[in-house]
Amino acid sequence: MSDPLPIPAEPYPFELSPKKCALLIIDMQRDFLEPGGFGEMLGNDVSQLRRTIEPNRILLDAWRAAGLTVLHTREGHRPDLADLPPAKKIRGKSAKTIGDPGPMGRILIRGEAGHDIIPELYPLPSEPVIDKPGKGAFFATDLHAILQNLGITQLVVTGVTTEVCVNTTVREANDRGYECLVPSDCVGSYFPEFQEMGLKMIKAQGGIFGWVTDSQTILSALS
Ligand code: TIU
Repeated sequence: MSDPLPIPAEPYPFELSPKKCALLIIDMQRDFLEPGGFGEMLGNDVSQLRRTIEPNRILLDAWRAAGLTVLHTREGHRPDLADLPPAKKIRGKSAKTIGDPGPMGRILIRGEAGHDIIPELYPLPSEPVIDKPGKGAFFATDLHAILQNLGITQLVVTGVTTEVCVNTTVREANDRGYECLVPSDCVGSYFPEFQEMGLKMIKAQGGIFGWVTDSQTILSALS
């Protein structure tokens, strides 16, 4: 595999350096993606997220086959809720909130079925899983330290949702000096207009936060 490997992207090609580039899969958790989960309970259309599963699975397989670094994140909180800001607990004023009994165990609590990653993308024991209390994967986690220890300077960021946890993480990563590439078919939003604008925001102004491509373009370059 050549290094760098130019990946056609917007606003201009991304110079992927395979050994320094990790695949970071954001919050592909059962409660956000599965019918009957917390996301659907809130009235969201989970099919908008489920279309990202297959492209993520294919990209993950390719990343593993090439021996490259993979990390996963999960949004959630301690069973005792000590890391749950009161403002986050009450936000939305819905009948059920984080920590309450939900359709797949206590909502967004570590160790509960709904908090875990969907079986299609389940992490291997060798792949770090970052448990995060916020939307961004760098806030109150050891992600930056782990990436530095691994010599990672670039991220391919996938997962859900495009305008919330993916965007927040890409912005956090950008400020810490990482170069981020986002494959549009591997990120999803419950809202089509946010999907479109969430991607435009990343690549605008010469790539203000990063680059956007699609998974097939990355796969073609890797093969
Ligand atoms: N992972 C993630 O994006 N968490 C959210 O709460 N997303 C919403 O879109 N609500």
